[in-house]
Order: sequence, then structure tokens, then C-alpha cells
Amino acid sequence: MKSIASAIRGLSLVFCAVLLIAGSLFISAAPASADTVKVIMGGKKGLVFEPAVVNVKAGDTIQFEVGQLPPHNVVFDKVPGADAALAASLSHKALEGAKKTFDITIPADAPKGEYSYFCLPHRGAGMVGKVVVQ
Ligand SMILES: [Cu+2]
Repeated sequence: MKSIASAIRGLSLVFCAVLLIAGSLFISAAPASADTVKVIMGGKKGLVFEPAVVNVKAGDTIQFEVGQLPPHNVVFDKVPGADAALAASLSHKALEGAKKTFDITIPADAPKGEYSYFCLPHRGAGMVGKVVVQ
């Protein structure tokens, strides 16, 4: 009887170990959580996006905040594959005034590469930015 009890104990230990290993595999296979990065439109340096280049991954969100010298907006012009529909869907063409914020989320299925954009009223002044999806 004693050997049966110890065998059951041994089996339950093995069972727990298998559960633990399977559980840890599931955790490591889960996708990385989405992040939010912030870009100031019209920062301390004037008519620029700060930072001008942000590195993100698909699914991440970029929060744009109006700083100095409004109004500002974000119009994507060059995206991977010259996908005009994707560029249009990412753009925030409405002009935003002081202290306003808006979010642009890179779709989870967006291709990797460089997405360049500009602020329509201040493009000529050099207010351009880039999102690099890694
Ligand atoms: Cu602007």
C-alpha cells in the first residue's frame, strides 16, 4: 500500500511539472504587449515633430500632442508598398489646436518599414516625421 501511495505522489509531481512547463511555454508564446509612444507637434525647437523618428512595432500606438505654433496635423505620404489606402487610413488630416492630442495606431498586420508623414500647414518649414515599424 505504501508503494502505491508514493507512486501516486510521484505521478502528481510529474503532472504538476508538466503543467508548469506547458504553462510557461504558453506565456512565452504570447505576443508582446502593444506600447504607446508620444510625439510632440511643435516642441521646444519650433515647427518640428519631437522626436522626428520613432521606432515601433505593428500594433503600437503613437500619441500626437499639439505643442507650440498650432494648428498641426499628420498626413502620411510614403508607406511600405506605396499603399495609398494604408497611408490615408493612418493620416489625421484634421487640424488640431493647442493642447489637443490624438492617437494613431499602427495596424497589427501593417508591413515593416518606413512610414513618412508631414504636417500639412508646416511641411514647407520642414515639419516632417517618420515612423519605423520593426
Ligand atoms: Cu504643423
